Amino acid sequence: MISEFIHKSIANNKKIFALLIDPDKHTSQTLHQLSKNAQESSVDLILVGGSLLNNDIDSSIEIIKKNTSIPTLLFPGNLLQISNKADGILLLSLISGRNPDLLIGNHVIASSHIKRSQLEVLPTGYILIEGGKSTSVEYMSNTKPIPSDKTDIAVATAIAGEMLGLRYIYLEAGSGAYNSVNTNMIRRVKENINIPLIVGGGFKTEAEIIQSANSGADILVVGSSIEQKPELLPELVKACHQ
Ligand code: 1GP
Repeated sequence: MISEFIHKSIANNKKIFALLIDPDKHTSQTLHQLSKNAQESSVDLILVGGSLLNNDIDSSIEIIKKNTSIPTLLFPGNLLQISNKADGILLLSLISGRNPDLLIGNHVIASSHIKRSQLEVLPTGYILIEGGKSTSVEYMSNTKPIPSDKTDIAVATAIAGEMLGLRYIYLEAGSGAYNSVNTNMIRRVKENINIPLIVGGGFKTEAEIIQSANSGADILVVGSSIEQKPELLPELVKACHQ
């Protein structure tokens, strides 16, 4: 179970490095290479998804699975990104937004399908934070992110998510954000919840990963930097694990 792995890691003070793979950014050859690189670099989790996806998600996950034994979670940008080939799904409820489809509507549509699948469900409160530029997730979700200096709003949103029974909180600056979520916000959110905290969007350096992990992020998600420079992967994973 992926949830057990996450809780054990947190109990042992071990941070989790999650590599986000957007299938549209890859050919099957680069996906093969990236998957092998992930396995060799000791990546802990692979997330698969994107705000908009045109490539076939099933075959992308098959390539990942052929080259790694790393647990693979769907990180669906929409209903077309649900695949039985993955191990689990971050069932995202976009709680920073006020778009009912992303709070409950799409979940109703997908629920029976997900229940019939073997996917492990990780119910996740997804909170968008302004990251210095407008991002695909903001546009595609038709929601406004929480301003990066409104820590109290982010904290209250995370607390509400936990009170509603969500089991993970994901602070998201958006893929390719100029600024990752600031460490003060990470610290304050972590202090106020008792569920695992996922943080992603805009991580580019080892220092940012170390600071975010030290501030309370349990799972650190990196996508764009590795798309641009795959050779960075081993050092970013190491930074997360130290
Ligand atoms: C985006 O949090 C993830 O959903 C990762 O963001 O692509 O900026 O690393 P980056």
